Amino acid sequence: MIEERIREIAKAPDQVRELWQDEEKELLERAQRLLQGEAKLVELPPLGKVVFVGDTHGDFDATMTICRRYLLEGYRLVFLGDYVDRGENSRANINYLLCLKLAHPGDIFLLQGNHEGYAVHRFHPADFWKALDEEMCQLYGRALLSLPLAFSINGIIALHGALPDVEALQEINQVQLDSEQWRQITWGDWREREGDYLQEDSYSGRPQFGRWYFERLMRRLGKNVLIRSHQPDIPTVIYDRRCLTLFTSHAYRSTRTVAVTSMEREIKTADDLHLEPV
Ligand SMILES: [Mn+2]
Repeated sequence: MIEERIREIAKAPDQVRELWQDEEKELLERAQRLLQGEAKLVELPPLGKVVFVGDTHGDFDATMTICRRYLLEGYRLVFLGDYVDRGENSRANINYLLCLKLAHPGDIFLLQGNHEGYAVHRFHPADFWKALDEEMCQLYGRALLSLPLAFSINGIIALHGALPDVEALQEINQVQLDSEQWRQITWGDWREREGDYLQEDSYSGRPQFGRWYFERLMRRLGKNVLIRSHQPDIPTVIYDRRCLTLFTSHAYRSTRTVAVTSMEREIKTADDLHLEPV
């Protein structure tokens, strides 16, 4: 029965608000089982059209608009994390995304942001998490910690925050929850200046990195462009147009932006992607 509900919601997203709590629990368990079978580093061959989506943060309307516009047109969708907190419709947003993942597992990829890591690394404010009872908090916590950490295609690596200090791309599959490398991926910020590791931000505690670290890690991983979100206070493109930061939520900005590209071309800089408002 839940399969049918999931298929219905994938087609008519507003129905997600009518899920009973028992159905919601089953949705979370099914999503967790599916996600645990996926690698932490999702690697796809360089084919077809892809859309990258920044933080949606409870902006259910953004998610619906993107799915209507791109999914039916044969694009694969990569969401860069932070689906909950801040915006008003966190629960509808994450439940709809999990239904979509279950209905279209090969076309939708939901990466993990710091807001999905609440169960291992608490933060404030966390309005979505605080509104849940203990049992639902644990169920969402486990399901959302099962999300993959990075996405690799063509010359692109996509993840939520900063690059993890690994020796090779494949090592991302071994990154442990709440480890230093997990914190770099989900919490890391970039600063537009020379330097390697620039210490934690004294206010937010986020690890910060400079251009030398970016160039060293991108060379090591064999990638040209990083697509990420997470950090509202940085220009959209930095580091010779090789680091692109997207935001796709009205919880942050009046303009919601996605990056669109066709994989048949070589991706060398952010100029090889189209930024589109949604
Ligand atoms: Mn974030």
